[in-house]
Amino acid sequence: MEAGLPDRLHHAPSGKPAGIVHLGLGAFFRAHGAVYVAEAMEASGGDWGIIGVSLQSPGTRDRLKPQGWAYTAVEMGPAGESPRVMTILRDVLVAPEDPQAVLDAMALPDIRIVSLTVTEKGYCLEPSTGRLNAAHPDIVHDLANPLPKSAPGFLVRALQARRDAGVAPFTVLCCDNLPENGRVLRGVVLDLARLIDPALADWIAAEGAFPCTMVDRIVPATTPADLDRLAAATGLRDAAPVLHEPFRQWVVEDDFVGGARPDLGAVGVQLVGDVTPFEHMKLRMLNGTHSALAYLGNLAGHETIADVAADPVFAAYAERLWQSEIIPALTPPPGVDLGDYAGALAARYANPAIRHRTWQIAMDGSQKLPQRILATIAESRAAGRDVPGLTLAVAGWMRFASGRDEDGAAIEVKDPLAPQLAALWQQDAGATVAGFLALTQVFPEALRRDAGFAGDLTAALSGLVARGARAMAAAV
Ligand code: CS2
Repeated sequence: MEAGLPDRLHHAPSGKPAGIVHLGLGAFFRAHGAVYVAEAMEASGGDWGIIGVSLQSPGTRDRLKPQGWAYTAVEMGPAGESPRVMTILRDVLVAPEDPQAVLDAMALPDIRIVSLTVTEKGYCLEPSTGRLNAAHPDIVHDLANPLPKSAPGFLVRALQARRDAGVAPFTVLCCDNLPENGRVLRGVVLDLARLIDPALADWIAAEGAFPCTMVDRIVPATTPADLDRLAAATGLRDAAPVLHEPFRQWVVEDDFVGGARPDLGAVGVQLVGDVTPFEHMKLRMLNGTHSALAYLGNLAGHETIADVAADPVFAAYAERLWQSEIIPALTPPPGVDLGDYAGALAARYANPAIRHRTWQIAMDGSQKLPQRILATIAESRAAGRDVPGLTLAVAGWMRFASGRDEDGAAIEVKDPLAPQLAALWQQDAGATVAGFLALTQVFPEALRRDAGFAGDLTAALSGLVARGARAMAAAV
């Protein structure tokens, strides 16, 4: 143990060392990255135990602590479920309760990777440009205060502590659904570091590593009914299980500080030189249609993606999005057939054991649409290709964000821009579209200036109001 560094986290309560701090200990990471890391340790050893950090609330920590940080990951296949006990977590910290403890953990020399799943909005960036939003309240706070609130703030202050202690930086492993996620996060961290200490920014730029990754596994939120069902099936009451589909994929740019990482290649992680084509494929084909089906399916009264996929109108709509609008705008990753990829997605969506609520996916649309849908629309229009199905999806988001469904009932809209979006809704579809297109943080400039797009979007929105989502999905 180096002098000056705390030792209280070196050995977690389990007595086993940790090599990774993970920011954003949600269900997705516990069902994806944590499983791969545990398998890599089983296959090839190494001290890669994980200290989880919740950046917002103590709920996960409080549920996991009495279980000694162990939890069940349950694979939900169409033919049945298979539980597996995960013991890779060494400790769980809650940042708002004790931000210094989080920084201390991140500064430990044994920690060689800090991974993140903090959702799109957790990076405090402008979704349309991918640059740091220096006016974000958490960033304003973190510039004025050495104990941070934001994920970029924790990364910068922990890297500062390591530099001051003469310790090499950790690899920053972004595992969120952002295009070029490592490069974007590097830009955000460097922008923030430069505002705090330009020499720190230079050190991070020279010594740090921010590999890009593509992550994929469908992991719906666990419900109280799931807890009861699992307890009845296994005889053990787990307060914090995660439920996931059988499929998983992780494509990682092999760029780690000093080459230090778990043996991910031994457990099926694809270690590649360029993740970008995989990211574009996944964000636009999976997440793009997920969002499209979530908005339109929710408006049409479908509760889950499996329900939407079982509705022939929406199954055909998704197929048209893939074949006629999304695939023509993509470069396939090496060795991948995009038609096969689309077929596999349709089968994954149809898995009846996965109850992934359309409402859950519809959350945070202002942060998701740019990379999932708007990028394809902008590129296609620039190339002279019509994209009516994706345009309808954008109109579906606008209608959803109004906070009223097709029967006039209230929708709970969760989005950092929710109040602003609801206020944009007007009787006149053209006026509503004009208001939305003025959102510089959401729409890329090319679409804001595209009168043809405004016209198509207005027609789609009028159609949604007059005929409903299902009829419109059938018609495009
Ligand atoms: C979903 C994703 O909630 C959402 O927005 O589209 O969480 C999706 O399930 C994952 O990216 C699948 O890998």
